[in-house]
Amino acid sequence: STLERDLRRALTAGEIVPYYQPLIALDTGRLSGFEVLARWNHPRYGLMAPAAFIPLAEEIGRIGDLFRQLLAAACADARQWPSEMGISMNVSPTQFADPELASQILMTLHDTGIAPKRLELEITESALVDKVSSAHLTLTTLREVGVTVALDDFGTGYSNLRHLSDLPVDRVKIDRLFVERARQDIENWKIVRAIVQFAHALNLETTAEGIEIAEAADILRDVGCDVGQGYFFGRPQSAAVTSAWLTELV
Ligand code: G
Ligand code: G
Ligand code: G
Ligand code: MN
Ligand code: NA
Repeated sequence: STLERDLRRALTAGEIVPYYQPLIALDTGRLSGFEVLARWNHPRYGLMAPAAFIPLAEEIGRIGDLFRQLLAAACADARQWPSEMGISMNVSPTQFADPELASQILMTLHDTGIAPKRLELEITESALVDKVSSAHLTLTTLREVGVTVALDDFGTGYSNLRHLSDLPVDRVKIDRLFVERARQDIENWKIVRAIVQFAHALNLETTAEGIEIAEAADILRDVGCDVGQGYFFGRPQSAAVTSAWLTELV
């Protein structure tokens, strides 16, 4: 297809760029880092969201290239930021088929001078269900040197609570559907609170996504959720906007 041809070209032309959305420590209100979200700066269609090209990149076997480019760009940007700022990268389940994934990530961190503890990988439960052994091996290798792992979209997938303690993860990201739903029905905050308590009982940190209003941020902080993300704190922004914003901060 035309889009497929465009995407192959875009990857060599450097048109896939990282956008950065702030992650906020809810207890202090301080910025702790950014989620890296892919955007395609298409010469004709403008800025494209990942839903339009990530599945295609997976299909044509280029998601690994896309990830490597984004990681290198994000590490280069993070090098200019305060050293406590983390970066959180989305990893597709299909990437775990690549036995070189861990070594490639470590090489990029080394080459760009980014401490492994500044990197978090966001994976979905399906990565651990479908590609059990390779994903476990890759993540275990990375966690041994300080990279952390977050289970993304928590609560929407398999959500096998019994096995959560066996997974190589450090954090759950509570899906934004919970936060949106909770907005409409106060009773639903009890579910979010239960997830936070459950995660903490397993020594996992928690991030809540989709925070759009101050009230949600306040309640999430009160139920003990560690980190918040959402339009209330900031939308995903380009490297230039993010870096300028960080310069103003300090
Ligand atoms: O802004 P938003 O539209 O950015 O992102 C939509 C979805 O695309 C999210 O579920 C996110 O996890 C996914 N996504 C964004 N960037 C990447 C990426 O670099 N790799 C993968 N695999 N998924 C991404
Ligand atoms: O990887 P993941 O599925 O979690 O990607 C986060 C997605 O959620 C991205 O598409 C991002 O743009 C989007 N997003 C981030 N904050 C908000 C928010 O406050 N509200 C809504 N509706 N979407 C958000
Ligand atoms: O300093 P200022 O009033 O512009 O901050 C507004 C809010 O934006 C702050 O509460 C902060 O948490 C949030 N924020 C953090 N990082 C970023 C970022 O990189 N870009 C944007 N737009 N907002 C951010
Ligand atoms: Mn994510
Ligand atoms: Na999510």
